[in-house]
Amino acid sequence: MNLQTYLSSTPPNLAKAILAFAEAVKRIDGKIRTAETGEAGSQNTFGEEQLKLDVLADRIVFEELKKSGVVAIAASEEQSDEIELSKEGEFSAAFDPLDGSSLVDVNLAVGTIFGIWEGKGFIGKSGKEMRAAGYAIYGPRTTFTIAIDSNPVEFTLQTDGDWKLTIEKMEIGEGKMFAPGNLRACAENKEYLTLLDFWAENGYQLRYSGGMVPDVHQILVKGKGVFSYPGSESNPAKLRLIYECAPLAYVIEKAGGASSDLEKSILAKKVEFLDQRTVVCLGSKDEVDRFDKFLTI
Ligand code: AHM
Ligand code: MG
Repeated sequence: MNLQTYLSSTPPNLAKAILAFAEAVKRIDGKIRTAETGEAGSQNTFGEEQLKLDVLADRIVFEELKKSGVVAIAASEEQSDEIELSKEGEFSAAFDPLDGSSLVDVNLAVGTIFGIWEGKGFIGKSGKEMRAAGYAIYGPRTTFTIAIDSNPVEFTLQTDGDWKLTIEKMEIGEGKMFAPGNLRACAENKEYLTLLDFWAENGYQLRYSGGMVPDVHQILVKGKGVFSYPGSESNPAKLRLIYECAPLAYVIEKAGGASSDLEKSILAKKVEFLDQRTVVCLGSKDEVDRFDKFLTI
């Protein structure tokens, strides 16, 4: 099955918004494969000014969303304000066009993250008002994972440009795998250090790449595990609510997993401002509970 066929039972305008992201991902994929990875703003071998890859990716997503005609407002991690794209659009889209862009030069996997929200704007809403969310991974294969109102599914980009369904149903159970972000926080956050000890002493498998998208994707593919990114005074939690955490929490929860900011589900958090950061833990229910128990003083 391909993506178009999969979306045939989705409300047409929502399907259009999702297809706009899928189209943008194809274009970003082409840019990543051939990009020179020199310093941002440097010149390429032809003496032309290079555009930073994340700026290029940002531009591509805005173009595709505008073309779709169904997105009223879009907000990107790369921009300080939301942008109106259409008067008639019924959705708002928030996205991180290239998450983990500092991993491009070392050739580790990077991703695009997005959430499609009901209505115009984000402030005052919570992630429960998303209608769909997903992400792409640019790795050895380019994949597109989407959750609408049931378990997430994965598509893989084919050489002819088609998206082929490669995982029909992603489901999270329990299992010992951990992806611990922001270990710098352990110097002050002793509770996090204690949790790290727990994982190390209890035979957990360490799987951490430093890219949030593949680090969370593995939980969905292996069906188990935990990703965490808490903070401390000197090393605060830096991941963003609407661009990174809420969309990935939506996908994880649709797969039967859980999310937490140490008080509640990430999806229950009200958006106060666009650049809002949050503590985040995503994964198997028991693992997210354990994170809450260890880190709540
Ligand atoms: P970015 O949006 O600037 O790329 O930052 C987000 C990334 C995540 O993919 C990853 O989980 C995190 O930064 C890791 O950051 P650090 O290595 O600084 O802890
Ligand atoms: Mg990011």
